[in-house]
Amino acid sequence: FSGDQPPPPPPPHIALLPSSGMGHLTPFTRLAATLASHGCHVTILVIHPMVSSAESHHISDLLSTFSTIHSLHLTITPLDIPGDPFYLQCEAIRRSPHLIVPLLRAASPPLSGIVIDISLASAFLPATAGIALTNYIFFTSSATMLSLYSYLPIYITNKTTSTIGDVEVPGVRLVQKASVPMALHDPEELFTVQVLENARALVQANGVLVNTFEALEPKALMALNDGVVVPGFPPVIAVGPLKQLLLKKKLVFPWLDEQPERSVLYVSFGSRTAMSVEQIRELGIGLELSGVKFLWVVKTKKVDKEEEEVELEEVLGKEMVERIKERGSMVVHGWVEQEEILKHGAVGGFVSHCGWNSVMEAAMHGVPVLAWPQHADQRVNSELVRRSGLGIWVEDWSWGGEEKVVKGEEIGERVKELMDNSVVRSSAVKVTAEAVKAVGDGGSSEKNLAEFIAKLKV
Ligand code: BUP
Repeated sequence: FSGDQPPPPPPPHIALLPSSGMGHLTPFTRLAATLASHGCHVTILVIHPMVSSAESHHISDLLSTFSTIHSLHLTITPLDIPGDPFYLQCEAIRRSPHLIVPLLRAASPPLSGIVIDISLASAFLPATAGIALTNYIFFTSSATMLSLYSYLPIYITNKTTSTIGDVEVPGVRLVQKASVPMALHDPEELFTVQVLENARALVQANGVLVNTFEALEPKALMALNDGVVVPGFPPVIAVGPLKQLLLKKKLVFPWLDEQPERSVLYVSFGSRTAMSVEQIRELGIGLELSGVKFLWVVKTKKVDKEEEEVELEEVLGKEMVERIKERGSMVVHGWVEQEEILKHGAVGGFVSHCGWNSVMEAAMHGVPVLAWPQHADQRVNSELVRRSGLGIWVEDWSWGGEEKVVKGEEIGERVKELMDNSVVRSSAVKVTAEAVKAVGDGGSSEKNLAEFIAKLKV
């Protein structure tokens, strides 16, 4: 209408730099789609070779579905040393700023902001300063876990003993030693040293994005944002639960369509955990004893590479596999579209390791959780599941000292308790109402995201 009006600012261009593993890639691709849906120009860095087939399929699905999400590809040399393949890949990326930074610098249009995975923070925050207007970190677990993570350097400096004990995170809560990830118990370990470096680097970021929502973790978010946990900490921006990617390819599970409302228990321990064969068998016995119909994702390898398949019968025994089928339940060996399952009306419970993405997905769809953490941040997350009312947690099943095998009888009892528990069901529904509100129009996460994007506009 008027030639006098200044043209609108161009959409911000945001680069996303994820680390390895589906637990990290999933929230990044969801963030990519969310930012693109808000009109941002998004570029995701794709580092080859990827560790698992799930990661490569996920990236292909993302790029073929969202034409507005761009990608920059880079091949790096994997580290030829023994160790967890996901950790080694993360370490190889950490050693590659000299390869990645030139790609970012040459991005067109120029970058307004960069979002970096937490596990890459200390390697990339100094390297990317000056390339874009703003550098953000994406913390891929809970805000409570972020409070523990960021407070750790202060705790270690102040403590008088050489090992880690219970940690009182100022303004948040006491995290018992057993809930501090085992890998962090020894301050001399390379992993711990790296976590401490990342945690110290966080003050260089313009902000920290977290896939959570204010109603779920008000105390941790407030303590972090008020500088109670770490003085001078950057703004912590809760933008979750990040929504599921709605992919072009059809995701169907006809078996679920035939099951009554809320009758099915979904069982999965995440993309990284392979339980002991003995424990997997006891779990199978427990699921059968519960009398509940279930959809069980069994994982027998830490890394899902096609060439490494093991027959399900080898693990569960031929008889158990046949019995499961005869009684109308399902056991799946491999990847399923988890959120598609969790949002299905037939699913009424979730036995979960409580990886943070799984917790957010259960929260989004009102599926009560039986928490069974396996390692890392999962005990802290399980405590949140219990406190929020999203589910129940049998604390002594989890690690915290000696390895133990939980017996089928006990598992069966707890499964029944979860599926018959109207109190947990209604409290989970309340959590979902808050989650949906947070990401809806005018919700806290939606507002936080809009403010984040507004800051990136030049
Ligand atoms: Br297994 C599996 N399908 O078959 P978490 C997982 N997922 O879609 P993790 C599937 O992967 P960390 C499957 O929905 C979630 O979004 C699942 O992330 C999806 O656990 C993601 O729950 C897994 O955070 O990661 O993989 O153990 O160790 O980083 O917590």
